[in-house]
Amino acid sequence: MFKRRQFIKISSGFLASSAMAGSVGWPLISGKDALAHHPAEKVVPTFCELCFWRCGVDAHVRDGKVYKITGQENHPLSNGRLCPRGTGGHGLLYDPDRLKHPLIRETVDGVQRFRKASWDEALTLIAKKYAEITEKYGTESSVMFSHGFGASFFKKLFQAYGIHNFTHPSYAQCRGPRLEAFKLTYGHGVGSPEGLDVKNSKYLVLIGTHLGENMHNTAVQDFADAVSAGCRITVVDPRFSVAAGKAERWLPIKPGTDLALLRAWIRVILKEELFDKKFVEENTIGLEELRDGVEEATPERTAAYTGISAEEIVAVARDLGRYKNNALVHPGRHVTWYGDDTQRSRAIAILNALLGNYQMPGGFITQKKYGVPGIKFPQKKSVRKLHSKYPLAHSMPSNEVVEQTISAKPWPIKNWFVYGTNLIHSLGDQQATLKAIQNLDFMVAVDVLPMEITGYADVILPESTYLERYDDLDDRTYRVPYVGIRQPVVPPMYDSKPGHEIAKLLAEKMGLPDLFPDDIETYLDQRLQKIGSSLSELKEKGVIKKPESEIYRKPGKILKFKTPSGKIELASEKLRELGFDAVPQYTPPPENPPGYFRLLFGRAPMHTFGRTANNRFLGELMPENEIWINEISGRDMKLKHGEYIYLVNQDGVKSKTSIKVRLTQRIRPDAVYMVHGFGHTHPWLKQAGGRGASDADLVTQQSIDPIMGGTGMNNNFVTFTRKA
Ligand SMILES: Nc1nc2c(c(=O)[nH]1)N[C@H]1C(S)=C(S)[C@@H](COP(=O)(O)OP(=O)(O)OC[C@H]3O[C@@H](n4cnc5c(=O)[nH]c(N)nc54)[C@H](O)[C@@H]3O)O[C@H]1N2
Ligand SMILES: Nc1nc2c(c(=O)[nH]1)N[C@H]1C(S)=C(S)[C@@H](COP(=O)(O)OP(=O)(O)OC[C@H]3O[C@@H](n4cnc5c(=O)[nH]c(N)nc54)[C@H](O)[C@@H]3O)O[C@H]1N2
Ligand code: SF4
Ligand SMILES: [Mo]
Repeated sequence: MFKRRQFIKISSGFLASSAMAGSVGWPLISGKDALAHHPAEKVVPTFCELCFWRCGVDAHVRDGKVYKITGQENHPLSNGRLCPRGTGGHGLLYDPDRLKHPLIRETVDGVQRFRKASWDEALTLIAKKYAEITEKYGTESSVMFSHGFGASFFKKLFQAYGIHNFTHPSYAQCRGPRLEAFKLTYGHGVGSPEGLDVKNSKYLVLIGTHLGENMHNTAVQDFADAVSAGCRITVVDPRFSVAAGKAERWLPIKPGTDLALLRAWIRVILKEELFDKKFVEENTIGLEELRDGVEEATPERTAAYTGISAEEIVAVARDLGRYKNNALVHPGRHVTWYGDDTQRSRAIAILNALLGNYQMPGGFITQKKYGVPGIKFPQKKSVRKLHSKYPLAHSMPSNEVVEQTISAKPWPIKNWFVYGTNLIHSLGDQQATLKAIQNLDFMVAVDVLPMEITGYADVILPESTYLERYDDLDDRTYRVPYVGIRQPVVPPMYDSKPGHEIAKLLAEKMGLPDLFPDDIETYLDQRLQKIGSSLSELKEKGVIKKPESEIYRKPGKILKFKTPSGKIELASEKLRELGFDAVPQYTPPPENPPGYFRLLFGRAPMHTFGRTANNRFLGELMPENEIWINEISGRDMKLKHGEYIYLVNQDGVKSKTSIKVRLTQRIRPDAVYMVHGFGHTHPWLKQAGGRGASDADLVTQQSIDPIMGGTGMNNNFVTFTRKA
């Protein structure tokens, strides 16, 4: 379509409505005011989209404006409380920089720019392009990238059109290795929300998992309950995290060596016969092979790898053995670190199996869905659909879609539909993503904000925020089966539209006029009638739920696992067949080049990736990220606390923006740490633009997990410069 797709920087005048946003104003109202009686006040229950946990929220509206958001008392994911991000959701609704109308890329006098378009024009163009590209390359050349709850209707649309290529950065850039490792070991994944009984744990080991900074609401509530109930906690993290502050033991591990530590724990537990013998005998296979496979992992050798003393290694293993059935080695969530991630997650799965904590208080639990029957949508077959080259990838890794878009092998990918994911910041190897984008004939971005990815699209569609729209029902597995509803709290602002409406209008343009029911309310009501409820009930209550399901096993219960052997696989036949280690083996990660620090990153309680950086409320709490550098290393490098520097990685790539130095004793001397999600460069983002730096800019090396294609991003190293 365009010879070379330029990232479009556009004058702010184009976003036109800053003045309009001004008139919406900043309803900064204190909680005390909120309690005052007001005639035009209402409370609308819905669920949050500031991250992907889906807490039930009550949106408080006065004079037609949302002024406060609180946690739904009755919602099992909120229990009346929210994380800081959830309470600041109206900062997104009233963000003056929001996308306000559909935009179409055009070239005028050789210069590319976006122009404002009507919905009809934008959707007609998209339908025309889909028809052309399908004609030329088949439906298999189109892909949808998505993250977030609102993508569901687009997925149905594409399946009906014959496009079955879907990819999500929450797989190969996040929890894919955990999923595959637990499937290999137990025959099923860990779930999201995770099926873990953290609140009843007596002994908890966190490997990285930085609960308290990683702010999934109920996960943090459960962790807090465990802390107050006296749970003994060990945190393994090169950085003294918030969770480490609650722990009896902090093990500041050398980054990338966790698999060595896990193997040593397995070895001690086996040698000292600390495992649950009855459980292991009845429910697992491969014990002897496991024993042989970890023989090398002596505490002494492991101490040399990890920097953790042999005594501490043994002490934790003994503690795990003591509390076994009620102890938990947390499987983590974002596990794409070093490329050995499936095997590291396998080691965690195996260790838990030895403890016999399956369906036990404080261990792994079984969760259920409420179970609202779906409504069937027609699907059209496609000739080919994307398949990963990695043998155990059960979802298409986004990085592989990028590769195929560049190589056009085995067939060309020419069309991306990007819903709610900022690929420039979330896939490693930015240069590859940008190169792939140049190979596209067409790209649509559906977003709420002008994030970096939208600057490369041909058409930008402004979705209404979660506070202005319905979505499908939230009915997924949890310990308390529930159904939650998202409903509009206020009407859509500007010329934005809810995803379901965009999908319906686009379906009409794409020759599928009868695909979706006339209106979303009928659809939701039809679904809810099937369980004897109704839309009006859900709209009023926000959530309905069943009593907590049977989460623990009864004594004597015979367990069956969906693995090839029907048992928990301590040694995996499937991995062996595919040429991988049946029992996880350890290979040390690359060492730091001299003068360089390993770059680590994570979360901050008041932000979600890059999606909240422009939120004025949350930006006030944390306007920028900082680079954590060990005090002694920093002094050696003559760095001053509070000064701004640039980061330069091992490939000479420099951060696009500068970052503030935080000298601290809370991190090992060989690593540095930053919160992911800052360093936005899109000029339209007035709050976030230029604040802090982006780790994503510096992830030029990825260690790909050979088992499932996950992108280990923690093998990058940085040094510092003051030069802009
Ligand atoms: N370097 C680096 N890369 C990472 C990570 C990291 O820590 N560092 N973390 C990894 C992890 S764990 C994950 S899960 C992925 C996440 O990666 P992404 O899914 O890309 O995460 P976000 O940055 O939240 O991007 C979300 C996009 O959705 C938009 N959005 C927000 N709300 C809505 C909405 O209601 N509708 C629509 N249509 N759009 C919306 C936002 O404006 C933003 O552009 O990234 C992974 N990649
Ligand atoms: N506030 C907030 N909460 C979030 C999110 C958010 O954006 N904001 N995102 C959510 C999502 S999608 C996900 S996937 C989770 C991610 O959260 P987690 O599953 O907790 O995963 P990470 O972000 O990788 O964990 C980062 C921690 O791991 C440590 N670490 C780094 N390298 C190593 C290592 O080699 N060994 C060990 N033992 N530790 C290491 C870092 O120092 C840091 O403390 O958070 C979720 N919760
Ligand atoms: S954890 Fe926080 S941001 Fe995520 S859904 Fe819940 S309240 Fe919203
Ligand atoms: Mo994630």
